[in-house]
Amino acid sequence: MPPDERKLVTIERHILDQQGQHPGATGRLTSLLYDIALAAKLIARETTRAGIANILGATASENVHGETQQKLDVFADQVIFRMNDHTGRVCVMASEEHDDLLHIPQGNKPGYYVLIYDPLDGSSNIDVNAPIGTIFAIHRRIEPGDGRGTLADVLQPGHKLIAAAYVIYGSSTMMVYSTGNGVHGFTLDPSIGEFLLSHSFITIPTPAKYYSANHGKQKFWTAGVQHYIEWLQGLDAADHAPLEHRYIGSLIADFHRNLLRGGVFLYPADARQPSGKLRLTYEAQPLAFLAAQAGGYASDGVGDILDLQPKSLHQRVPLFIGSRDLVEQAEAFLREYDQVWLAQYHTAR
Ligand code: AHM
Ligand code: MG
Repeated sequence: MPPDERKLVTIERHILDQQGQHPGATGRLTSLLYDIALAAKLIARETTRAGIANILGATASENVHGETQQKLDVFADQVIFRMNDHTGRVCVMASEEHDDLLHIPQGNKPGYYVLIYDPLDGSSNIDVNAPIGTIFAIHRRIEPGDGRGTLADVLQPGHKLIAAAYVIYGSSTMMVYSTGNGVHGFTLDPSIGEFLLSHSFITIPTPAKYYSANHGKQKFWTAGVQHYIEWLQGLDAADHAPLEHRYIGSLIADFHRNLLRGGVFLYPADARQPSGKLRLTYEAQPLAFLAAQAGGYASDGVGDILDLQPKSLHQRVPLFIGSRDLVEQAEAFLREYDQVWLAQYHTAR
């Protein structure tokens, strides 16, 4: 065997090793993470074949947010559900593409975990061949026993998460996950169909390099966000280097770059979207969990995303996420310039 192959760590082996460090671990979480990795491989396969297989284009159906679903969204959504609806490990699921909870079919045994997922985030990027992603969040069920999961199981604050992961379908496919012991990244080797450890214990580097925001919305931003952006650009009086700007409009791609290079992503509240665009349970919570595990921070502009108690399944939330000091600076600008917005937002929070 070539020397380097002796060091190859598959995602399965890594998950098993991590769980082995917890005495009393039952292996249930290990198996659930295996299932997620397998679903990710299936979605990656379809994603890379999308053009060839001529499965691009919109289906007739719209999702709960009024957006036209792409065929790949539907495929990804179904693969994840079917992978987990009969294993006895999950008591309930929630997908960004569905109005309501996804219950385990009658006759199948509900399990111990709650699985929340965004099957294909950034799907408007599919037919322009830009990176897209899948996001997973895992809670323990609240009520013991083996009954069906409830809305309360899904609507838990982010600090209760026991694992989160995302998959980025880019120039290569990567899966990045954490079970609360650091953030680890795996690159898919398509020739053998395995995710191999490529990034161990990821921490957000300093100094940060990038900020990411949709400048097309600048007209609608609050004063606090406008001042913050000027600060990031080094246009204020302070003597500091400007950050570079990068924005793909695909949350996972923007988050992943800033995780590896340092930076901040923001999708703030604005005059037209008073709670921002992104969803608390499907997008903000799992990425906040991963950011925190990598030494970063995520805020709604007021405080820690992980402390927010979700009120509904598809709740939106303003999001500032990435390098801790940059996110805290955003909070400071909002406190200084956005008292009116903050007063209204606090009552809704
Ligand atoms: P989606 O869940 O409908 O795919 O939308 C979420 C996407 C994120 O990936 C991205 O950060 C954001 O929407 C971009 O929005 P915008 O085009 O308004 O900048
Ligand atoms: Mg999404």
